Amino acid sequence: MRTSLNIFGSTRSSVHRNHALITPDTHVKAPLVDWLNSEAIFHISPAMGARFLQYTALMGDNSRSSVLRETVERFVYVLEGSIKLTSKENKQTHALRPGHYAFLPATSDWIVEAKRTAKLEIFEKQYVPLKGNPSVLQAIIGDASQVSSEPFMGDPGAQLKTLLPKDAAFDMAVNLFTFQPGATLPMVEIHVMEHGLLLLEGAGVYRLGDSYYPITAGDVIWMASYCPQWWVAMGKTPSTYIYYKDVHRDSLEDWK
Ligand code: UGY
Ligand code: MN
Repeated sequence: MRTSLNIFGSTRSSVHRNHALITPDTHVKAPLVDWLNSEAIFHISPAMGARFLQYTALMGDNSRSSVLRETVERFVYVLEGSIKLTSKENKQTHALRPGHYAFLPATSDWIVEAKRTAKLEIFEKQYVPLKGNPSVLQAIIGDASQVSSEPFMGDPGAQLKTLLPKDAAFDMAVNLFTFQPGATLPMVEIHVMEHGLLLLEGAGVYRLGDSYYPITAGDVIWMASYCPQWWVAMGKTPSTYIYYKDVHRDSLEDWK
């Protein structure tokens, strides 16, 4: 018997033209084509107007990821379990645990394997090479706990960790943002870059467009280009979110 039956059909999930809040009660699993023994919850996709994919990959026992399609780059953040990253081309293998991450560039042969169940948050986009300066990106593999943070716009209560190099060859950024209870984004931001976000811990209220949403760990948010955004962390413990942002492609050519 289902004990969590929601007889009134209510949810905090809310999907709009320029933003979406996706809460865990509304998740529906989908098969991961080309992966072995794995399923996904596709949170954010071009089907809703986004220019990237954000999904939670649920890897089963003895599972394996797909190899990247030529033009697609992938960022992997380990939420639960242990995975092995392998590239035959690079003759490298890495063991990753929760809090570890990897950026896998387009046209690379990196694959992820798991012996036991593992849960990954994944961001993917079509790589847009820098006009006039096409360079081949290398994989970036790291441990978020070893990355130092900076106060955001001078506020020590809002600490930002930048997980990828601030190099214009990269067209995506993924950051970890930790807020002490009561800390806020210092302004309502409106910008051309879009975001995909997963709240890893804590709670608070996100302003998206003209609406204010209560947010708790496990919630995903999509913010389209120009979606007004603001956040206040609440409760007794710090809040941390991981978020994606498209960066460094501002010429009209890049928008074709
Ligand atoms: O990088 C950012 O634009 C960030 N400050 N936005 C956000 O946290 N919603
Ligand atoms: Mn922003």
